Amino acid sequence: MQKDNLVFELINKELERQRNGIELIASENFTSLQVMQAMGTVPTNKYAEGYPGKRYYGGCEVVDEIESLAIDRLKKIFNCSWANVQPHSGASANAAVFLAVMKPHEKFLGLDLSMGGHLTHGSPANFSGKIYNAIHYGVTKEGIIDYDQMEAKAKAEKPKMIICGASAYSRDWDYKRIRAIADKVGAIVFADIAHPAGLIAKGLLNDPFDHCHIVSSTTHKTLRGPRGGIIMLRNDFENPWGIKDPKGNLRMMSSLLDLAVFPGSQGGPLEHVIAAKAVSFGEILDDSFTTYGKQIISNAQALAKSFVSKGYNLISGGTDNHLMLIDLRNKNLTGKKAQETLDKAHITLNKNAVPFDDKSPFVTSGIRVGVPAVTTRGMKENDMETVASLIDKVLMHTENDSVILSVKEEVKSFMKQFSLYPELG
Ligand code: DSN
Repeated sequence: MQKDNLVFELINKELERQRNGIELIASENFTSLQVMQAMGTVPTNKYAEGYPGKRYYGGCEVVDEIESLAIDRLKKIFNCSWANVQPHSGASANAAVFLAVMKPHEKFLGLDLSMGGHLTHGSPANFSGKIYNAIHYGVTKEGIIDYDQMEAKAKAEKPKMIICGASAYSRDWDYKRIRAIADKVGAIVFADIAHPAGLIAKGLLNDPFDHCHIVSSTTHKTLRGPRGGIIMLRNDFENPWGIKDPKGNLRMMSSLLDLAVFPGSQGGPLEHVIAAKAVSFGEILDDSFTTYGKQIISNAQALAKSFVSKGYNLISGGTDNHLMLIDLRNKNLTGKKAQETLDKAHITLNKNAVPFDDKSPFVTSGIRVGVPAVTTRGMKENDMETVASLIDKVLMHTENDSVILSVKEEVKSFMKQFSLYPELG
C-alpha cells in the first residue's frame, strides 16, 4: 500500500510548529524519541482485556511482561505497593476512582474549576458533576487554597471524598492538613497530581502518598511520558467505608480500583502506550530526571520574577512548581486576547480563569504559563528573561501586526538553539 502522504505531511507540519514555537502550555511536554518510538509499535495490535496473568485473550504473555514492567517501575518511582497503568487518560483514571468508591448522587468536595480545579473534580459539564453531588472549596483572596473553607465545608456537608489537585495552581499542597480534615468527617482523600507528578516523583514537592488514600495522575505532563493516566496506592488497604464490588463483596482498595478500570470503565488496554509509559518510567528513575525537575522549578521562578518586574500580577505572587497564573486585568487585556495574539507570534499558552474572575471561561482575565516543555528543550534561567520579554512585547502591541510578525521571527530564530528531535530530520 502507498504511504499516506497526506497524513504524514500534516504530522511533519506539526513537528515544524513544535520546533519553531515557544511552548508554554503548562500541561504539555516533549517526550523522548524512544518514548514516541515505543508508542508506534506492534502491541497496538494486541487485545489484552484483564491484567497480567489474568487476561480474557490468548497470546498475552509478552504484553503481560510489558505491563508488569511498567507497573514495577511506577511503583518504584512513587514507593507504592500497587499501581494501575491502564487508564487511557487522566480523566479516565479519575472516572475509575469515582466508580470504585462513590455511588451515584453521593457527595464529594473538590477545588472549584474557576479557582484552578479540573473538569473531573465536579464541573457541572462533566460526569463528575452530573452523576455525583459536587461541592467545592476555593482559594483565598491571596490565591492560596482556603483550607479553613475546606474544613468548614467538610464539617457541614460530610462528603464521602475530598479531592485535592488542580490544573491551574502554582503552590504546593498541605496534604497532611487535608487528611486531618478528612479524618474528622471520615472522608476518603483522593489526590490528582496530574500537573506536579514529575516534581513529586523526585521529592521536589510535598509527598501526597503518605496522607492521601488514592492518587491519580496523567503521564504526559511533568512526568514527560506518553499521553495517558495512572492510579496508585502507597499502601493497599481494606476499605473502612464498606465499599463493595459489583457482586456485593468487600474488597481491598486495589481490587476495587482494578475492577473500576477494567471492566468498569475501559475495555482493552493500549499496550503500545503502556510500553511507552514503561520507557518513560525508566527515564524518570534515572538521576537526570532530578536535574530536569530542579531546572523546571528554577525556570518557573525565574520566569515569574521577570513577569513581576514587568508589572504583571501573578496569582499568589509567584510559584512553587512548574506554572504560574497571571491576572491581566491591570494590563487591560483578556486571557482570550492574549492567547490569540501570542499564538500569532508562535508563543503558545492558554487563557485561564483567575480566582474570582468576572469574565466567562471563554474570555477569562488570565493566562496560565508553564515551563516543563521549554525546560525539556534545554532552556535555563537566563532564557526565561527572553521569554518574558517576547511575551511582554506582544501583549503591549496586540493591535500592531508588524510588531507581532517581528516577534514571530525572533521566536523562530531563538528556538533554533534548542533542538527538538534532530533524529527526525
Ligand atoms: N487539559 C489539562 C490541562 O491543561 O491542565 C487538564 O486536563
